[in-house]
Amino acid sequence: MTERVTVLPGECVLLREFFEADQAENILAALTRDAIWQQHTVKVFNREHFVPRLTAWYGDQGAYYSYSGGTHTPLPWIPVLSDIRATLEDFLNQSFNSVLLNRYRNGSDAMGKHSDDEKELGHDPVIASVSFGGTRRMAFHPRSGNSGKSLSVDLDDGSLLIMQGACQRRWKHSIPRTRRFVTPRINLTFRNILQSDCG
Ligand SMILES: O=C(O)CCC(=O)C(=O)O
Ligand SMILES: [Mn+2]
Repeated sequence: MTERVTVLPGECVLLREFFEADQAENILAALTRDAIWQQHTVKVFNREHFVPRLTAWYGDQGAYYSYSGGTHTPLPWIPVLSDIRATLEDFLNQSFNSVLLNRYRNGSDAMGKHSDDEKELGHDPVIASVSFGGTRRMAFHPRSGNSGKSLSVDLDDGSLLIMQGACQRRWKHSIPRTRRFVTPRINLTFRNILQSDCG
């Protein structure tokens, strides 16, 4: 049974067990096998570093997205991703034209504090984030002007996290490294990229 947890009122809600365990297991296996994974580099103080995770960008033609210091051209949808997209679009009554995949191979893979507030996502975007595999903790940190306190929430296998409203304007989020043993995890963030003059 799906359990609904308010993480940030009006801004972020978590639905645990949105996908059943056997469905989630099949999705994890299909994505591990079929997605085209890359490890990008970022330049810090003039030195190239690998980002500590694998990524992939899928979407409609023309859904270009800038992250990890580059502009990325979407790969065409594969069945496992279009099925999840259809489920989320139905459930949320919201369309998504793209999805960012992140694969955390172990507890050393992580994502630093950021907000998904790029111009191409538009004002106060709805982002649907689904997780498969090992449980990882997401931390929320208040941005300047937000008197809220940092908090964290466990994103477990089969869960759906919906970020909306002022979430990106008021908070940063991260997936910190952990020393605990964790099995591999794949997270998908479905987004709607506003296609202007580049498509
Ligand atoms: O892995 C996660 O749960 C977070 C991913 C994320 O924040 C992002 O892709 O922007
Ligand atoms: Mn994010």
